[in-house]
Amino acid sequence: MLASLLTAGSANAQEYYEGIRSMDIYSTGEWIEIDGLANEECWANSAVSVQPVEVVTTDWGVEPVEIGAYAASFQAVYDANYIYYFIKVVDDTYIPYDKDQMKGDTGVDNVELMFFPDPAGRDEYHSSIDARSRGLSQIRIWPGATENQTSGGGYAGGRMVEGKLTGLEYKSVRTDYGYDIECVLPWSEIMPEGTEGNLATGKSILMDVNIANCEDYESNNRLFIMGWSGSDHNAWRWNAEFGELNFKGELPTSGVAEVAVDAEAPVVYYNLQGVRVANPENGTFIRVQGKQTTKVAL
Ligand SMILES: [Ca+2]
Ligand SMILES: [Ca+2]
Repeated sequence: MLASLLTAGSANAQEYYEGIRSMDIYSTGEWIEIDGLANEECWANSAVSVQPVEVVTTDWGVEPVEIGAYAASFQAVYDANYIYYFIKVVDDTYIPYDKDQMKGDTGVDNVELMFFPDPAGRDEYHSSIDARSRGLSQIRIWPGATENQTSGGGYAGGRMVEGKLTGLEYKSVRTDYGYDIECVLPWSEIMPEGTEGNLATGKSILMDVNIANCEDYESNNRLFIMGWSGSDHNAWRWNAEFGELNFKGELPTSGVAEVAVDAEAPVVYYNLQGVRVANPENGTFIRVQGKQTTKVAL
């Protein structure tokens, strides 16, 4: 009797957890310039996996919506003090942060990073325990924001002052497919005192990435939210479906990929605000040719 109960329980658990992700993350000593460009060796290292953000999140019982050509992915690395992300979003309705036009924090295209410091504190089976008071951090950032503006909740939210979080820095670049965001976050604003030990090699924390699409400023409406792990629309307050971020120590250097320079690829210039420029002159621009991105003064 007991054995069959256990078997049934584990089958349910397996089904419940099948959408939950797990990723290895490596540390790097490389200086990462937060300029929205994947111009660091770490982003080309094959050990730094590209994680798809591909699940349409829903409330329980609600059917997912059609997402069309929308797609997103991210990479992440860390060091003793920070975690770094490079996020790519395919979005043909670019609705960037714009204080004058936006009606709310979620009324424009946005990215949410969620953390929970201890895997043992996961709320299994949607017990509906709000994890924000127990160390969950929610940090929202936007393409087009130029002053590291943020909003959010939980532990990190409580440390935000006038829309800023100490040490949070990010930069977006508009691309022909949508936008990229490079971002750095200090562990000190994510990990409550006493939980830092979970950042050691061989340990894990819980994490999720949600990316939301808006198509106009007027409606103040997210059409859908894509998630990395699970399909829980309530990841901002529940950690039930967060994925595991497994700390692996130093990034293996053998994985560095050759950067192919495609001399035949067309050259496209962007200004530092990420806007495409047809005839760049008298300033600093971002030059993109094929997969190669460089900052140039013209
Ligand atoms: Ca960079
Ligand atoms: Ca959009």
